[in-house]
Amino acid sequence: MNWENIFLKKQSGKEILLGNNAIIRGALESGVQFVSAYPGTPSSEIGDNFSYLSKHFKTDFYFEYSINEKVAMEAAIGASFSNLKCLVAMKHFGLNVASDALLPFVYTGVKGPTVISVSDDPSCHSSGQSEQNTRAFAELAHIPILEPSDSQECKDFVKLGFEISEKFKIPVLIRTTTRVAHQSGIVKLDKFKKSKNKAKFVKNYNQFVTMPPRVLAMHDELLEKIQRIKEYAEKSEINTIENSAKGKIGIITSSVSYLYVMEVLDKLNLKLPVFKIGIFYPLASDKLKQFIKNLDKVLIVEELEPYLERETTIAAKDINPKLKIYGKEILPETRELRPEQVTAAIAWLLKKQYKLKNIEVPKTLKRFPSLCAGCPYWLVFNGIKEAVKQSNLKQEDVVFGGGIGCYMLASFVPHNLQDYLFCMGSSIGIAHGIKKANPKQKLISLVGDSSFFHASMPALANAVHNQSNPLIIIMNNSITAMTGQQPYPGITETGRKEKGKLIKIEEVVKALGVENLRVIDPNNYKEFVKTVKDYLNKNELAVIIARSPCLRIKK
Ligand SMILES: Cc1ncc(C[n+]2csc(CCOP(=O)(O)OP(=O)(O)O)c2C)c(N)n1
Repeated sequence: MNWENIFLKKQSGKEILLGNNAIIRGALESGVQFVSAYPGTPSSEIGDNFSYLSKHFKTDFYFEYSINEKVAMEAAIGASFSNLKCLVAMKHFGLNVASDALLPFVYTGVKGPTVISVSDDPSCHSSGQSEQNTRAFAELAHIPILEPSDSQECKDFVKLGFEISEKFKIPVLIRTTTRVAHQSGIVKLDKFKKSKNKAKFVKNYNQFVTMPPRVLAMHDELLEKIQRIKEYAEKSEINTIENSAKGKIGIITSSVSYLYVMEVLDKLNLKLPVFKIGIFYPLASDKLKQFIKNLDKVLIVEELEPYLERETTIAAKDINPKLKIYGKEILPETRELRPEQVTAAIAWLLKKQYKLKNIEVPKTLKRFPSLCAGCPYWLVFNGIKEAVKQSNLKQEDVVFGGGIGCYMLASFVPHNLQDYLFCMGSSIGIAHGIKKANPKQKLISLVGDSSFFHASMPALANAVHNQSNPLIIIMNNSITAMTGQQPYPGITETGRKEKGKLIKIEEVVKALGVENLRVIDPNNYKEFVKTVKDYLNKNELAVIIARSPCLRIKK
């Protein structure tokens, strides 16, 4: 791939781009100046490829991998308040972490236009934890949400997002899903816009300080702003009606579901009217009412929770109370949709039987991911088991706290060392609760090194301060491994050209008041096993930093 040409030079023509790369191209065409990200599949290529561009070519933007998504959001807020055009990228769970900063940011609004790219993962292809639907943030945060369905729209919607952000002085969220972020499609390239925004924080108490009672006025202003954006959405071309609204049976859809609908209509040679929603929030409810006004039946094709279905039900009460609305009654509410399910739903609606011979039903493969051959975690997991055995304990006698990263594979055979798993940073927090409930219960909490900086430091401080006694093993493989070897503060590499300052985990652990601390390479197997055994029997909080680099680190 000729990176420089595709991302930084070409100003016309077409390229086949991954959805995530189209997001990058959209931001670059808009003249983005500040980009911050924390990795997480299916969003990771956005950070990785901004990082690659910033390292290898002369670029006009600043890029960083921040320590976690909240800090990435806060960094962008600071840059936006200093008048820069900003992009923040993360996966869906990241938005939960960032939400504490996001909500007031929507209140204050932007100074430099800001787009937040968030990738959901219906069917959890690369996400433990939960099958989250980021659309729910629309009503919680009152943040405009755009939903592209293909790579071209990824680029166009990011550009439009910056325009909306500039026009209404509000951050805009671009929501993709795995099938949008990871599909490749033809994208038309356009000229790059040069941002002339000069960076300077100019004090503005009225805008940037959310102290009451001002914050209440901000809430009023936000709702009024959303009303104006709704009026904009009513006229927007990205809320479009296809195949005209003449028939009696229609379809409402958005995101990748739109592609499934069009593919199915094409295969079945049907021309049903389709309302494609590009601006999910605020919803163009008047346009929706126009669409459903003369229909007898409408099918809502959307993944996960029935948000569009609910809005359609509300709209129909006013305009067409007899309308029959079908959505989750015939399509599943969990997991991503598949074209054959959409085919079946449309066929059912039309009371016709179609032959599905052209639509392949994928076979579901059940396989367990496993650690790479030679991964140092093999030694850590085996060493833990050995230490438990040498302590005359059974594996059932010890609680094993899991966390998010490659070390969550401890859950599977042959290790079976995971008794709870939640979110990044939660391994120590939950361990603390278990140990407070019963200090005598043996417990080993596993924590990755990127997870340590991401959200585990406060939990460690809490456990030390409140005096619980878990054994914590920090899996120090010197990289954010699971999401593709991104840098983190435990090494000098950063996401851009310049070196960063290395922060030693052992110094942080010590500074947080931990007295029982050992740094051991698990390749020194006997010593590792002995230390786990000693600390497991100690009844005081203890930390082992198991230091051995990930084998896949590029030299
Ligand atoms: C809030 C949040 N952000 C991002 C992710 C995506 N994610 C899953 S594993 C992982 C890497 C964890 O790295 P580390 O703790 O070093 O463990 P390793 O993979 O190296 O074992 C990330 C970033 C997530 N699950 N949740």
